[in-house]
Amino acid sequence: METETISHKRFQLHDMDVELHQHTFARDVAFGLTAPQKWLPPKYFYDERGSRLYEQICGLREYYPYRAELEILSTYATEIYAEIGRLALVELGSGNATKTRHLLTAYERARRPFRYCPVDISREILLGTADRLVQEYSHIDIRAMHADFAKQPEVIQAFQLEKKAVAFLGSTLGNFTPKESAEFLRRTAAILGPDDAFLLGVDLKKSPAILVPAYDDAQGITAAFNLNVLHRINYELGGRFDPQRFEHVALYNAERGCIEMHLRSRLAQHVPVIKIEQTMSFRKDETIHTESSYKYTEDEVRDLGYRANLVLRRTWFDARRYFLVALFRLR
Ligand code: AVJ
Repeated sequence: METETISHKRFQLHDMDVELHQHTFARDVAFGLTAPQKWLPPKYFYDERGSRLYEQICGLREYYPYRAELEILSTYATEIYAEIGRLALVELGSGNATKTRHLLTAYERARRPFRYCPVDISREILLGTADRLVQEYSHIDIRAMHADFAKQPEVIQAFQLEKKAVAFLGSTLGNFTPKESAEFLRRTAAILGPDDAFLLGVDLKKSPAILVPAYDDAQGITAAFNLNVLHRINYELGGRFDPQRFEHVALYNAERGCIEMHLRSRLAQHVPVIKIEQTMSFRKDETIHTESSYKYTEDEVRDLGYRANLVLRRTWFDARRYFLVALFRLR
């Protein structure tokens, strides 16, 4: 794996396997768009434009998961800090760290130096966030990492932390299939020490009448976010997609317990993607499955952890019980 450590003026950056990105994106597009059910991994939503659109989604009235988790972190920051405050905080998928700020503020109030290690797939967002945090918090020591951690939570071992709390918030786990989630939790547990903690934010099962609008908002921001992956294929891989020829679809798959997002071809069409030397063909109404967002119950979360050698120690909910922040330790 390519590793590069850059000392910025005010924080250290680990740059992991960035060289590989263009190649993996090309391979995933070639593979996914020729499968019987076409699909693309949701991580490709998050280029700079996609990350901004996601931030906009978080401000939408319909998109409750963000606000529910924010409510939990702001209400219970002191309690959560009491559980993990002695540990360096590693955050997988930190994004703009708005929610994490509530925790960081609890660290700051203790007036002791603390280490925050954000890991994110979007380099721009990561650097911007780290820059802002060093200015805002005087006791913070930031080690940032640009990495795709999903298939490899072990990347965080590059931080060489003795004791740590690993936070995986924002229902990012929801993007993994239950099988991938089990694997991810098992591998994360494998790199935890006996005093370490694992903090997990998951969206809970609820009525589709609440779930579906969260992924199909009236303003069409989620539609733009979904369609952004086609723009990205266009400018990174020489695609010739006309995003207007695709329609955003969000549905709740009750059997799998997840929201599914698709892009549905409005007509039969052939779309060349120059850099992979292939033309992708679409039937009218054929879809590209772009995201699954799994929803869990508290019991399912406990079981998922248990099978990964983790024991559920604390749970925090928002007032409506839409979302759960769970604290695990090694079993
Ligand atoms: C980033 C995985 C939390 O599943 O809710 C928001 C992203 N997708 N709207 C989610 C998302 C469409 C999202 N997570």
